[in-house]
Amino acid sequence: MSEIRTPAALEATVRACVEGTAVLDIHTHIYEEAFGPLLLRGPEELLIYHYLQAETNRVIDDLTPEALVALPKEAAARRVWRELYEARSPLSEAARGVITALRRLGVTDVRSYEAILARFAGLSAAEHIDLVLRAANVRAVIMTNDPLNPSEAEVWMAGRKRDPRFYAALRIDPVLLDWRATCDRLAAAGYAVDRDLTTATYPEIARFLTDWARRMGAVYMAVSLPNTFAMPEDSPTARILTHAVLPACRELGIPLAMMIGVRRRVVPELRDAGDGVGRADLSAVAHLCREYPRQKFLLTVLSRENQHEAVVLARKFRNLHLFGCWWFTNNPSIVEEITRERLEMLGTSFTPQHSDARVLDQLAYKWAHFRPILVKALCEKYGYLMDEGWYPTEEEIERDVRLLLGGEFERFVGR
Ligand code: HDL
Ligand code: ZN
Repeated sequence: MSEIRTPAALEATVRACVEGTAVLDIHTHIYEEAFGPLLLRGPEELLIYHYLQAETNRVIDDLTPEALVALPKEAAARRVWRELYEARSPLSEAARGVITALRRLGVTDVRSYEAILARFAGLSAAEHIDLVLRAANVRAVIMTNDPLNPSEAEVWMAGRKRDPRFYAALRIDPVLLDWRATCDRLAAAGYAVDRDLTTATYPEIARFLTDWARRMGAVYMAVSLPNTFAMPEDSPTARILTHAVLPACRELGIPLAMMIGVRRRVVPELRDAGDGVGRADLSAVAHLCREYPRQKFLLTVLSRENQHEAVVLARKFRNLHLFGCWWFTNNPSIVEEITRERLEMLGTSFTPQHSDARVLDQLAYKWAHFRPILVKALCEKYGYLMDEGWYPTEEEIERDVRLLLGGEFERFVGR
């Protein structure tokens, strides 16, 4: 086994391993081909990403926020291009991400809007998926699947052939966060549930969850929780979580992914672009990990102020797996800080990143922007070892990188 003994050899080896290791992207909003129009793809979708809608909203005054987000796709994309790429430079993370994606996906002249559109014209969904997964070096993605979305449920019920590169995650926000509205929909689907959450309702909610998790082959259940999430608490959310969701996860043998810290619709007129962030009380997570030691939990938190505390929690609880630099923390200045502190307290027992891609093509930039940060953080940590005469081998670095880019997650969930 060849030991790495110089900084130059270390940097070259770590870079080759990180670039060369195909990623399992454990949280995305993209879909396999069978879901048709639910799979967002192409340059105009890239440009109307809600991050860029928010940034465009800041620099215009001829349209209200709701008028901007209501623009038809073509007009909205051209407006974003004009404001963020022609009237100013695309310096923000989401704006430059479009340029990175376009370049990685074969656009030769990223200054020409027509050339950009032309590159993707006529590309089938299957060709586009292959192109993007190859360019991003992503071996598989986990989707975000909502059984209460009729157009999605229809595809699941049709039992279409699945693309093995796309796994499912059962998203349960409406069940946990909006029971009064969701109750009627489960009742209409044949589950004996009631609004008052009588004792008999919980097994039926659990049956709804297990039915869908099995239909999807869900790897985990997921919910995005507000920064006000609290446990223990006598609330519909806490009661459904305790008496239906966790029992269903236990029966299925899958984790619950908690994504904590969103302040929904701070600016409602901006729709998805209008969500904000708030510092959460992570004692709720400690409570769940302590009360359910044989249950597995995945966690990502939205507030930068919660990150260090989340790492300490993960260090305490072996049934807690920390993942990703989520949403407002997915910016290089914060990703570097989070990744280093996680390596410093967890070693390789976490998953440093997910893409959260909503548009297929975003995979090409989300991973292109993250990989160099991981290279830098790993070179720092291996470098410390080398200073003390511990010389890593190429095989060991490959092993560690495989763990960080999906292997540890697969070990944790038992796949
Ligand atoms: O709730 C979530 O899964 C978030 O990722 C939201 O989808 C959010 O709008 C988002 O896309 N963040 O990147
Ligand atoms: Zn997401």
